[in-house]
Amino acid sequence: MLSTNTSLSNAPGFIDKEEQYSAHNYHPLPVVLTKGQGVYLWDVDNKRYYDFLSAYSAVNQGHCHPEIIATFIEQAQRLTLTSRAFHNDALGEFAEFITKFFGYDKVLPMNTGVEAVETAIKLARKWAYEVKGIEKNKAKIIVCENNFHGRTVNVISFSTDPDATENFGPFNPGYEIIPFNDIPALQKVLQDKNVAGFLVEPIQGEAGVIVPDDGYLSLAAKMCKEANVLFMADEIQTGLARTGKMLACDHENVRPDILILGKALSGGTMPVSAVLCDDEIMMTIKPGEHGSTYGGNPLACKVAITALKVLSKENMASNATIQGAYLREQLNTIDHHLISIVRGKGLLNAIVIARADNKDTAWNLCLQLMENGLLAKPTHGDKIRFAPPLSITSAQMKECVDIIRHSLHSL
Ligand code: IF1
Repeated sequence: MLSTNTSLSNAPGFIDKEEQYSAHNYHPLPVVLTKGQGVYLWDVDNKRYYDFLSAYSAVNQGHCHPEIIATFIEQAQRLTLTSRAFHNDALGEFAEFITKFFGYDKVLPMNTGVEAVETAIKLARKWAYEVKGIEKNKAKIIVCENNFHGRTVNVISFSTDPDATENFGPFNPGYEIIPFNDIPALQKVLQDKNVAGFLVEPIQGEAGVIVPDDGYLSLAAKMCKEANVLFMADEIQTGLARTGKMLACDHENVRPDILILGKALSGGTMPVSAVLCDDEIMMTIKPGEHGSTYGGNPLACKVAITALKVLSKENMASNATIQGAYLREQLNTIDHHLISIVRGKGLLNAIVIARADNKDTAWNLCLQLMENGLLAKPTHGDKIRFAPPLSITSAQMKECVDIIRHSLHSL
């Protein structure tokens, strides 16, 4: 394991304090960040890095985007939270903006991504019992192997990742797990009349950026429609221009029945998530049947409007397409025994490190990248996600490819 020379660094003090007083529920790279702007991050020794993780796609607009921060400051000095016991002058504006932006009747605003996933599951079940007519408490949601939809006990009830589930049981019933990117498997479970919805990531992020075959999403959506089953797209990581379209579903002109958003919906300033669907589904939830303290707060509403406007105004989806294609093309020309696969769409990419090497190879490569000024993190051992902010320029991407090439060759 490469050790980083932290003897002259200010980092150890910060890391020690975290070790001492904060839960050990992560294994971060040995870097302590103190400032972010656009595609750049600076550590406590004032060393600059390219951010190739984008906080797991929560800062698609780049760190501390000036327009998003300006909105945040202005609203933060005016009104941050009213609860939904009273109206405020931001929720209606946000609801109109986001429903017209994505083309749905209504939005249900929440905070974290997993809260939006839980909300989508509750909406699908309500619709199943009160509209589709499924027998009470018999509704099933279909999910895919290697899914990642969040970390509540209900959501990990349908996880296939031992790290996410070990010793967190007992788990909730009501879920059927099928292989991702497998049309016959979906066809088979859709025969079950108790199926309410199919919850799927258009590209599986945590599993290592698994891109399904062309046509999978559109055929799956068509089959769900024919079976009167809701197509529920978790676009928390793939959405908001990350894959080269505003939504990953747009690559196949799929309109999900339930659209789930989070992460970059706030441009990385605060937790903002949302569930969008049409009235037949949304109006099954009546006053007092669902909510959250911060859901739809004025600060989140104003920030989210600006965060969405920035994505459009700065053509971030088309930049993601251009820069992502260049990155994958360049990575494929790096003839190195360690890179076994390069895959992705737009600026959601990953390389798979050949298993031939020891299991620390991906981690050591990330340490080397860090030494050379680029921050990335392994996922599930042998995959490294490459997902910079969507504002990255051609010159910056070229420099990053050089850093990746140099780091691989110096391993
Ligand atoms: C961690 C992973 C990514 C998500 C999708 C829902 C959620 C997420 C597709 C829940 C969240 C985050 C969670 C964070 C790391 C990161 C992650 F590695 F965990 F799986 F991005 F791939 N649906 N993903 O990706 O949203 O409640 O976190 O706001 O838990 O370590 P959240």
